[in-house]
Amino acid sequence: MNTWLRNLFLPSASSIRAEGVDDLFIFVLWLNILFFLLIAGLIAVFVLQYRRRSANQKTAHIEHSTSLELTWTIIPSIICLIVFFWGFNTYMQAAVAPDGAMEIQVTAKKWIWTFGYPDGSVGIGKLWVPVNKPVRLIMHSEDVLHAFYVPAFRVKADVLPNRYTETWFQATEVGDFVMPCAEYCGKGHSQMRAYVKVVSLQDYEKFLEDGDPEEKGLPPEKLGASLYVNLGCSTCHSIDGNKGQGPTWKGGYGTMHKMSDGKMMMMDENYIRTSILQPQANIVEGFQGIMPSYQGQIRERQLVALIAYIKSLK
Ligand SMILES: [Cu+2]
Repeated sequence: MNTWLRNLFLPSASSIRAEGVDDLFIFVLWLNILFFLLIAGLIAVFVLQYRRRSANQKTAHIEHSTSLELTWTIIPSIICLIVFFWGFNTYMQAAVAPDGAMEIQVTAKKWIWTFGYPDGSVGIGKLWVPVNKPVRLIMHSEDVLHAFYVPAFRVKADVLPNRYTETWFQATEVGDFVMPCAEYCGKGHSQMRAYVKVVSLQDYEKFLEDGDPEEKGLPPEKLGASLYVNLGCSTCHSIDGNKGQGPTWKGGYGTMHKMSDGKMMMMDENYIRTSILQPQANIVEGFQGIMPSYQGQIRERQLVALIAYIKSLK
């Protein structure tokens, strides 16, 4: 029955803690169903049983019933205690990562997720992890409150500025799992999505050595188009000419643009490169300097690909 309920409306349970969380959730759900039926049923019965049968009917005067009051105090208290201790135990398992867990730094900023791996490499938009290994995440935000959330792992934790928070998970299946930001963090919040990419240990080691295999062998323009989404550029820059939080990419290359300090600049390769690595250097008139820097977080090949993609948007 529980498996059936789980499959009906919960996402796949793809981490070792997921089923424990589901069990408690389904227990509480059953409690709600049972008490709903009990209370609604009693209301119906009492309405019929104790309805006013004649105009001057008087009911018996009852002050209280000690046994009834004890019953409806003790039974709910016991149920509350069961749910509390069960939940506390599940929470403690979620709060403390097992010894020897691999550590990954997670940085949130409007509106991208950045991941720092144990070997010092950094990735954006995709969190690569090996399957069946505990992974501890040490997280912080560079601006406002965000929340790390992987529904399939039943993991959710706030990500705060000025302090670290942590959580951990151990994925049990290979695959891509969506990771939306779960804390309203401004205009681009609904697009602040990343993926957890669970792969075999060999594939994970290969990723650390040679980077994302999905980026390999792609012509720069195509790679740029996928980075446009994966690196979070799409949150602020449109490719259809519409004004977003940042200037549109469409038709921008090769034309002159007015900066906020009044000077005119040609949007060429160097202009784009500077804008990605040091976004505050030149702010286009009419926009705010809110773009995060991608310095140290993006490889040369990715930069070249983004430039090629922008050039293709005539
Ligand atoms: Cu967010």
